[in-house]
Amino acid sequence: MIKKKLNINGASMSLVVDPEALLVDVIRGQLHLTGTKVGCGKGQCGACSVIMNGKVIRSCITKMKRVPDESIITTIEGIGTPTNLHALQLAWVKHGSAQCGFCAPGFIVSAKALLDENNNPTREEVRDWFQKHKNVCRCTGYKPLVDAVMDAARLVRGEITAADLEFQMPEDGKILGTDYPRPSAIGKVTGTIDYGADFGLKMPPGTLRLKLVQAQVSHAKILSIDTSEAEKMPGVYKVVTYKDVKGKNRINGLNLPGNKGDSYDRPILCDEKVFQFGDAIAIVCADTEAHAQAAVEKVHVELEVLPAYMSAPAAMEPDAIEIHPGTPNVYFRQYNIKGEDTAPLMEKADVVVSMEDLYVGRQPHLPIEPDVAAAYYDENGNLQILSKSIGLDLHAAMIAEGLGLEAGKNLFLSQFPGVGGTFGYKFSPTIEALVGVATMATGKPCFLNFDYYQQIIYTGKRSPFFVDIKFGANKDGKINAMEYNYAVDHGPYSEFGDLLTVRGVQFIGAGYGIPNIRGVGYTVCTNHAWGSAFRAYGSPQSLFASETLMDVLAEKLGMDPLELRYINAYRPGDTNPSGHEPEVYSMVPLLDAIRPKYQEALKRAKEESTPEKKRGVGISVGVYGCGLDGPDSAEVWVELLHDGRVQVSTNWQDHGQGADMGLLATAHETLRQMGITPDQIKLVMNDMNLAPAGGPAGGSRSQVVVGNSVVNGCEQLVNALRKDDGTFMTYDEAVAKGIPTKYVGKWSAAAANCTDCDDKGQGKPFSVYMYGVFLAEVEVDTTTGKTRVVKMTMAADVGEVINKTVLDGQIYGGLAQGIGLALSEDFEDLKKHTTMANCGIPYIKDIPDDMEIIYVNYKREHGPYGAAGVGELPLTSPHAAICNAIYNACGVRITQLPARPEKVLAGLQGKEIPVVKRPIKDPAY
Ligand code: MCN
Ligand code: FES
Ligand code: FES
Repeated sequence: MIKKKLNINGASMSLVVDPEALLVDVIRGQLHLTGTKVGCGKGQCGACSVIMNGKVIRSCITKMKRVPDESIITTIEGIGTPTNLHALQLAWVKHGSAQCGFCAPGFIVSAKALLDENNNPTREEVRDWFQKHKNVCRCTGYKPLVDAVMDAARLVRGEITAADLEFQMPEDGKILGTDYPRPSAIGKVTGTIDYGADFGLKMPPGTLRLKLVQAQVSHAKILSIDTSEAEKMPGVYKVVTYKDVKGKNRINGLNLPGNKGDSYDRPILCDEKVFQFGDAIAIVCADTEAHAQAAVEKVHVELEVLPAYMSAPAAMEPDAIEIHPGTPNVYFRQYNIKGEDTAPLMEKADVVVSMEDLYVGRQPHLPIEPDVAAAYYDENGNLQILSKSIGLDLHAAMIAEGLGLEAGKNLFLSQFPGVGGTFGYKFSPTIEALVGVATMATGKPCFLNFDYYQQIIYTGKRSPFFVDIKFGANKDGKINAMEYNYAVDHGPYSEFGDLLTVRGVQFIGAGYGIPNIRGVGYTVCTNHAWGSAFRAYGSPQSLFASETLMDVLAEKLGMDPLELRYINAYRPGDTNPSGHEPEVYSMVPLLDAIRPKYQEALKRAKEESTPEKKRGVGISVGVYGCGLDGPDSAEVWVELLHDGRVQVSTNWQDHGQGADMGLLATAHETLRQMGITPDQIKLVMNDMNLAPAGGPAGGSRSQVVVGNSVVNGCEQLVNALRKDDGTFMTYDEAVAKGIPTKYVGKWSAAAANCTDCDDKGQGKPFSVYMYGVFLAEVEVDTTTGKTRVVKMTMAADVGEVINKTVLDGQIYGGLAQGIGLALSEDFEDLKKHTTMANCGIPYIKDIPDDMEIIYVNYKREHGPYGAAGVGELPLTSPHAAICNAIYNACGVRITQLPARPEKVLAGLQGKEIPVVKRPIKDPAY
C-alpha cells in the first residue's frame, strides 16, 4: 500500500491506496464519487474520464502508482451540482445530450478540459478533441454533444446568458412539442443518478458479489461440474449451480404457436449442455469481486465438446445434429402469400431482377454501460430484482417458473434509477435470473456487474438474415410481383425467434404497394450468439434486401433510384406487405421532401469526386410498426394527490429514449386544462411494486400504446373532477363528494382493429407505423476501400411531435447506429470481436457532423395527440442507403454487411468479394 496526497475537486486529502489499484476504483470505491463511470474498462470509451493536472485521462487504465503525489483531480462532482450547474451541464440539458446519460460525465469532464484550454473552439476542434480522448456515445449520434459544447463555450465567453440555455415556458403553458428538458437530465449531467454499478457499491454490508463460470466453447455436453475446490477459496460463500435452482431452471421464451422450438430451451444455469460460448454454468458468490473471480478459476467443468454450427447454412445441413435434441434446427416457418401467384407474373413481367443471400450481420448493441443486476429479499420475503430490464412485467413472467416463483406475488422487478442504453438487448431477460438464483440459494442480497467482455459475449445480438429476393416489374418501373426466401440465424434459443421471422414478411418490400407476394422465411437454431431484439428488429435485415434490389432494378430500367421508389411508394388503394392499408400516405410526400436534397447531393458528389476519393449518393426508404403484433395494450394509473399534484404511474421503461419525457408531456397535455403545471405531475415509473404494466419499451410502441393509456387515464380524472362551471374540484372537494381520485387508464390496439398476421403473413399487426426516407452521401477512398459517410439526411414522418429535442436525438442516434451497421459493426469472430473498439463502435469522426432531419409529420388517428413512435425508424434502412451510395460512388455492390474496406477494395480491384452462401434454401420442414 502507498499513501498519496491528492486534491480531489478542490479538497486536499491523504489516501492509502494499493499502487496497482486503478484510479477509477479509488475514485468510485474509496472516495464514493460514483459520477465517474466504467464502460469498456479498457481505455476505449472515455466514460471514466477525469481531469488530472489539467489533462483529460481515462481513469480505468491509470494505476495509482502512476498518479503523481499532490495531483489535482477533477471529477464530474467537481464541475457542477444539481443546484449549481456548469455551463456545459446547462447546455447538455438543453440539447438533450444526455439520453441514457451514461457517457455524460465522461464527455462533460473531457469538454471542461477543452474549454479550459480553448474557450472558442470550432465544431471540428470539438470533434477532434472527443476523438483524441476516445469519448464514445452510443445514443446521440454525437451532433447534440457538439451543439452543447458550442453553446457552453458561448456562455463561458459571456456571449449568452444561462437563461438563454434554460427552457422558457410558453405563454399557454403547453410543453407538448417543445424542447422541455427531460426530468432525468440533471441527475445524468451531474453524475448524481445511480446506475446499476453505483447502486451496487451502495448496497448494504454483507451483499454477496457474484462472478460467473462461463462456457469457453460453443457447443458441448456437460459431464460434471465440481465446485468443491472453489468453495474452499477465501471469501467464498457459495458456488451456485443448476442443482440449487428451485424452479424449472429455464427462461420461458413465450414461443408463438407453430414454433417447433421448446419455449423452455434457455437454461438459467446450464445443466445438460452448453449451447453457446459464454453460457453461464455456475455462479460464485463471495464477499468481494476479487475473491469471487479467484474462485471462478477453481470450478472444474468436464465437457464433451460437440460440433458447433456457427451460422444458419451450417445448422441447416442435413447431417447437422439437433442442437436441442428433439427439436429440428429449422424450427419455425412464416409465409407471405398476398395476391396472385407470382410465378406467372414473373414470366409476364417486362423486367425481372433478383439477388441472392443479402446479409445483415450480428450487429452488437454496444451500450456504454455493461449489463448489471442486483437482488434481495424484501421485508415480506419477496424476491426483488433490479436491472436494466426494459420489460419488467414481461421479464418477471419469463423468469418466474425457472426460479420457482410467481411474478407479481413473490417476485418483483424494477429498473435501477439510471439505465445505460440497451438498444433492445434488454427486451430479453439477461442476468436477472442469475442474481435471483443466487439470492434464493444464499438468502443474501447479491450483486452482479458484467465487465465489457461479458457484456459482449453473454448478451443477445441482432440475428442475421440471409435473403434471396426477386422483383417483377413493368417497363415503367411499377413492381407487380415480389418473391423471397430467407433464413434467420437466431442462435441457440428460440425465444422471440418466431416473432423476428414474422418481421421479415412484414417489412421486406415495405414502403411500396406491391400487390402480389410469395415469400417464406425460416428460423434456424445455431450455436452462435443468441438472438435478442435490436432496435428496428428485423427491418434492417428485411429492408436491406428490398432496398438494395430496388437500386438494381432502377439501374436495369435506366431509371433514377428515387423516381423508381416514387412510382412504387404507398398511395391510396395500395396495401402494405401484411395486406392492409397504411394508416397515412406519407411516403410520397417524404420522397417529395427529400428530392431537392437528393438532387443537390448528386451535384455535390459530381463536383467533389476525385479518382482517389470517389463520392456517391444513395437512397432508401424505411418503415416500421409501433407496437407488439395485434391487440397490444398498456395500463396507467392516474391519481389526484392530497397536495393537488397528480401522480401518473406506469412501467414505461427508460433505456435512454426519454420515457420520463414522453410520460410527462403526454400526461401534461391532458391535465393542463385543470391548471396542472409540469412540476405538479409526479411520475412513478419502472417498478413492479409501485406501477402497473405499460408493456416493454420495445417495438417503438410506448409513445403510442402507453401514451394512449395515459391520455385515457388523465381524461377520466379530468372529467370526474370537472364542475358544472368548468372549474375543477380540489382533492378535498372530490373526497367530500365521494368522487374517486384514482383512475386506471387503458388502451388496446384492438381499438384500431389490430390482429396478428396469419399463416399467410396477412393481418393488421400495427395500428400506427413510422415512415422515412434516407439519403446518404459517402466518399470511398479508392486506395484503401474505406468509406466515409459525409452527410446523412432523413425525411421522417413520426406523427405529432411530443418532444422536439428527444425526437431529434432519437433520429441522430439511430442514424449513427446505421452507419456502424453499414460499415464496421460486427460480432462474428469470437476471438476478435470482443472489445467495444474491435466490435466496430463508431467514434465521433466516423459519424458526420452534417446530419439533417426533415419532418413531414402526419397526425395519427390512433396515436396520442396524433403521435406515432420514433425510436426504431432511424435504424430501419440507413445502411441500405449507404451501400447504395457506395455503389453510386465506385460501382462496388456490397451484399453482405459490414462494408469493410477490404471488401470494397476487392470490388474496386475487380476481385470476387467473399460472401457466405446458403446451399439449402428450402429445408425439409
Ligand atoms: N417521441 C416523441 N414524439 C413522437 C414519438 C416519440 O417525442 N412523435 C418520444 C417518446 O416520448 C419517447 C421517445 O420518443 O421519449 C421514443 O418513443 P417510442 O418510439 O415510442 O419508443 P419507446 O419509448 O417504446 O422506446 C423504445 C425504442 C426502442 S424499441 C429502442 S430499441 C431504443 C429506442 O427507443 N433504444 C434506445 N431508443 C433508444 N434511445 C436510447 N438513447 N437508448 C436506447 O437503448
Ligand atoms: Fe475507461 Fe471505457 S475508457 S471505462
Ligand atoms: Fe451517450 Fe447514452 S447518452 S451513451
